[in-house]
Amino acid sequence: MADSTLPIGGAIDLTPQSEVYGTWLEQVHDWVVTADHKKIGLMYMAYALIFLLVGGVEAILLRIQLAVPHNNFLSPEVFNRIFTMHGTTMVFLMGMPLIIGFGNYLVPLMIGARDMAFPRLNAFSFWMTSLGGLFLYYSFIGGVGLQGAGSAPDVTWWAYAPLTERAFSRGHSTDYWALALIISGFGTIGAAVNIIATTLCMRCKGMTLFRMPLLVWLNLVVAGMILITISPLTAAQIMLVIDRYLGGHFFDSQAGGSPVVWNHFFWIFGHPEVYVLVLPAFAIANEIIPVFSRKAIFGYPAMVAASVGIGLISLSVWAHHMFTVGMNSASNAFFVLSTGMVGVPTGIKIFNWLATMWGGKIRFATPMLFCNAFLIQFLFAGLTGIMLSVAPWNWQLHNSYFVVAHFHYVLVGAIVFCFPGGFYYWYPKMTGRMLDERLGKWHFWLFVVGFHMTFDFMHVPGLLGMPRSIYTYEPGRGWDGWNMIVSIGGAVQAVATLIFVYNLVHSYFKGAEAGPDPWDAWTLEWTTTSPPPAYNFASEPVVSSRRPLWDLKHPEDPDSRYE
Ligand code: HEM
Ligand SMILES: [Cu+2]
Repeated sequence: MADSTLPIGGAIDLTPQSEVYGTWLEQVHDWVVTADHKKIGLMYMAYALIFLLVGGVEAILLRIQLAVPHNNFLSPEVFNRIFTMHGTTMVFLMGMPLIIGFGNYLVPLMIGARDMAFPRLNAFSFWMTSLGGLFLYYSFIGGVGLQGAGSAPDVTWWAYAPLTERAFSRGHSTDYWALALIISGFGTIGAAVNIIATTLCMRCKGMTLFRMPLLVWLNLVVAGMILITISPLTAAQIMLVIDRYLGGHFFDSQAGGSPVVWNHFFWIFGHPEVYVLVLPAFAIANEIIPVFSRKAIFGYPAMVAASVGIGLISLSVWAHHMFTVGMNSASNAFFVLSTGMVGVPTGIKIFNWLATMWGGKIRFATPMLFCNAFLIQFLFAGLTGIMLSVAPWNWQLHNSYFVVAHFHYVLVGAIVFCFPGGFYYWYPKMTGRMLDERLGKWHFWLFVVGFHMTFDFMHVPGLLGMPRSIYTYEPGRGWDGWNMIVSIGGAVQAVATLIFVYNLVHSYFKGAEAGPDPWDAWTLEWTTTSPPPAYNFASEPVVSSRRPLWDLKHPEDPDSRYE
């Protein structure tokens, strides 16, 4: 089968590399001091999964409290701490490590490199991110101890001034929020520098920019966005610490500062942040949909342009989160238009995914199911986003549960669908074993039902005027029944997630042997063993198309004919 004109990484070494040596302590030591991108990637993923469960438990606590009116399961103080921690956790301790974990594991393999450009910076970045998360969670026991959720931050995940000024936030809860995110932010910036340097400088022979898998392109765009957007957030957090301890007045309107300046700084980071989280989900769909449709992606150049386009436009829309702060109509109009423009490249992506599936031989294995559900949900999430981007409509629904439903549709609908799909697809490569397909189908269908019960019906009380961030509500306002359905949906999502966790653990020991290329795919990671050897490739691969492994398997129909 081997084609002499295309040696990929030299001879394919098929001996599984799963032997682990030494005592468990030596193995732990090995992971703690490792600079191997695969191990660091897996540690990021494990970290993210742990915080998905923690953030999920927090969501369930919130939904128990809100299931019925006038509930006193959680006190108002604890409710504020739990929803602030839920939002902060899901974005910074689940979402960010998950996208960086997948990027870390896959990018060097997909471009034919042995490792990231700066392996030790890579390890440093992971441990900084972990330290930030642990410091944030120490707040639950810091100060007064666990009762009342300790000193956990209670000022929402956007920490609006003046709530965060010392006059209002006396203890250290806001300090935990600011310092923890400054620490983990250094880790994130380090990871972004590594992804950019690796993608631009470590590609194997023949891997031109326009032969890179789309996942690598999207990680490159995301890394660029991280460098541009984490910096303003870190700067604002440092200004906040100066306000709280060094007599600064950046956000203190009583002393010439302005709380609205904090809003601008936060959302200059905050809106691109949702794309930093969602574009890697797109990246996973870009790899899975073609392989399970048995067709190359439709419109590769347009997909690259759309990804870069989304990245650039998303830097210009931030104040659509601030239509109610009193900007003048020219500013409102600018942000209405710039937000509408995001719909164009997003539409191109959705069209190209559908065009890729059109006429394909589609296999609805679990990875493909998750990506298809994402495709439909993201369309609806985008539509409610367009609705909210129209200022007069936004004035009615700002800070309501319609907004909470919308951003969960985006975040859960993209991240918590595509990344499990990515796990079902790449877990065989990472572990050498297949995830159980039957459990996968249970996970998928239960999660689909739970997702739609929770977030479809969450829009309704929002339209009926229910504000967010309230720990309880009056009966008889037409919100009761909807909130009960939403909470039951949350419980169904929890059960589905537990099935997923069981599948991840059980398959590691009992899963079917995977072999190097279980899905008959065509990117470089599938040319190595499962799991890949520590050195990735015995010799540097040489590629001549976007689908190097396809060329090896189909010398009669090389992909290079289509470039
Ligand atoms: C999967 C099930 C989930 C459920 C049932 C859920 C539920 C909730 C609830 C009830 C709130 C509080 C709303 C309020 O009172 O303002 C909330 C807030 C939030 N959630 Fe989730 N959530 C889930 C998953 C996620 C995920 C995966 C993410 C992000 C990746 C996320 C991000 C957020 C954010 C950013 C907030 C805002 C917190 C704030 O206002 O400070 N959630 N969620
Ligand atoms: Cu936004």
